[in-house]
Amino acid sequence: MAAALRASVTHVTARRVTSDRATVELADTQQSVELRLAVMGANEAGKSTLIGVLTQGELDNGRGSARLNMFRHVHEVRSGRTSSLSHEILGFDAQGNVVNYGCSQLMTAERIGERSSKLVSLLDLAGHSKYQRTTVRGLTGYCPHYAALIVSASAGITPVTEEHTALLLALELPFFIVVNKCDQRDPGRLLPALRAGLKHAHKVA
Ligand SMILES: Nc1nc2c(ncn2[C@@H]2O[C@H](COP(=O)(O)OP(=O)(O)OP(=O)(O)O)[C@@H](O)[C@H]2O)c(=O)[nH]1
Ligand SMILES: [Mg+2]
Repeated sequence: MAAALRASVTHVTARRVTSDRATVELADTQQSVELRLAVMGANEAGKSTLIGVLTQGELDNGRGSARLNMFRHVHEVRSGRTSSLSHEILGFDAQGNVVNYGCSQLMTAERIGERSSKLVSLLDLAGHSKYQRTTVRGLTGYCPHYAALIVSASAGITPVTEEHTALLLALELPFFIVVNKCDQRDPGRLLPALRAGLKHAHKVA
């Protein structure tokens, strides 16, 4: 069973009862640690696509194929815009390998949970300002440990990026920035603006 779970077994005590039987006390070192990560940033920055690619292990086709699993409503599929809260899990085994893919079986959330020693739950938030309330509800209700602020290299820092940065600072939620769509534009060009934006936002907050 331990081999199937890629877990290590540690004997705490062992006592032979009869010549062919023994009782063994085992330490449970495989309790999965869950980390909740809110994925934020402007609309079209590629949040849902990034979550889809990370959890399914297949690249996007540039027209939104990877994000389909993230949508819950038909209008989201039609518009390509996230309007509701959804999440996907990314599981890691004890060696740090992703368990979501590379297996012939269909990986349900339950199966990912069973095979993982660490789970990262990725919460897909809405970037469009029309759905800002939903994003705030997700951030406050879901109690994420960290946030990833996605910035598109082609669109750069937008008013929504600034709004989301302000929200993260107000909630004192630790976050990191991911520059996406690097195939469209050199991400290096964004770094001075990001540094300046963060310094300014920090002073205001
Ligand atoms: N070229 C390129 N296109 C990308 C990349 N990531 C995402 N896209 C495309 O960008 C579009 C928008 O991606 P989404 O994942 O829907 O963006 P989002 O941030 O979730 O948008 P909202 O849900 O409206 O907040 C889709 O057509 C994706 O195929 C990337 O790294 N490079
Ligand atoms: Mg989305």
